[in-house]
Amino acid sequence: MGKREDELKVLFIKGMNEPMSRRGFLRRAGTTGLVLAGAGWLAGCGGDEGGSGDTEMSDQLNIYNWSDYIAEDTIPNFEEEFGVSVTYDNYSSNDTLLAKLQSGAAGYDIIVPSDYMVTTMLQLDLLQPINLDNVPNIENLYPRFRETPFDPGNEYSIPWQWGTTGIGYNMERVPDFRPSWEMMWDEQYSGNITMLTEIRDVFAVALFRLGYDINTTDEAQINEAKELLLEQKPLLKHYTSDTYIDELASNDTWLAHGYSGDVFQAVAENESVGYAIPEEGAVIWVDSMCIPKDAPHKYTAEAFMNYVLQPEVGAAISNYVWYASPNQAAEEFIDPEILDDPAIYPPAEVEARLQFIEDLGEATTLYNDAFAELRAT
Ligand code: N2P
Repeated sequence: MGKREDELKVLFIKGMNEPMSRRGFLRRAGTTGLVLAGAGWLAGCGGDEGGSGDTEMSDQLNIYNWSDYIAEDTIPNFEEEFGVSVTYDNYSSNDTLLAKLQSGAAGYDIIVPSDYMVTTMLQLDLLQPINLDNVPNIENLYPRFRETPFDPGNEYSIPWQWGTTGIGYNMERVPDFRPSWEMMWDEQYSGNITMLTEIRDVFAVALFRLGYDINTTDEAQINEAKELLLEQKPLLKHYTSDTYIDELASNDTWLAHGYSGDVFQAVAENESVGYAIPEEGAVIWVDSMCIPKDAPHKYTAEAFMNYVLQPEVGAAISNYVWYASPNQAAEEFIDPEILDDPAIYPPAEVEARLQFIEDLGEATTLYNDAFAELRAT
């Protein structure tokens, strides 16, 4: 979203223009009690200025993450503590991330795909293993995030944040709101409804409504979902994954298909906004830090991962973006308001109706083609 991203950009550009010298890094590392993990860190100390081998700290790190997904001080503090200049770019769907990576030469050191997209990327051989010796804070994760179904043992992925995809709604403008996906087809609210841009997320809404499996590979069911989405299209203000926070906050959008924390960021600005997990079911996801195969600064990427896994750093992110943290050690620093919110940390009875999107291999084409038709119509 506009404002905060601009502010962040200013900070990052500032960071890029004023990279700290390696001596500065060493001095700070000494005074901030940086834990030197493994021989690689020491090798880094003696390394050449700007060295980017995989056992040396580089002076540059390129991160590609979701929009509105980091605390204001996460990057500046890392830059200052480690003497690294960070370029931080944003995307707002896994589809965009994948396309960028497949176009080659993106130059990113860290990307943050969702669960099913980690599987897709592994199948496409786009990721490289993480050296966990350089990430000792991995111990801070809850056990379930050390053993995710898409990457048990965190060989290629380290969870960043997790949440759900539901409905952000305006209680005043939609007085008859019910926690049902049907609301997203309610003609009374035509022109004030938005849907996300991610292909599988959009189809999941229609499939939930139809009572089908959101991971179906049945062409007839996917077609039915497409027809339902075609019916909905004239009611939409637009498809968006990054402007609905502002639009909910300013009463311009009244019903938004959106990610939990994004909606809570709007709630923080406008108390008429609420978030609901529909009764038909909703998507649960976990986004994880990964290192692309061609990353130029792998070792520094691992240093950043270890930094994010520090309890205070992880907690500050959740406290700012209102998403749930995979970091158990961070719990004591997370606002109780967030920890105790059943819409952020869903209790078992809500979790029972949540489903992960799964990688579908070849059948993904069915969704891609149906979506292309939807967007073109
Ligand atoms: C942050 C979006 C969160 C991620 N704006 C959805 N997986």
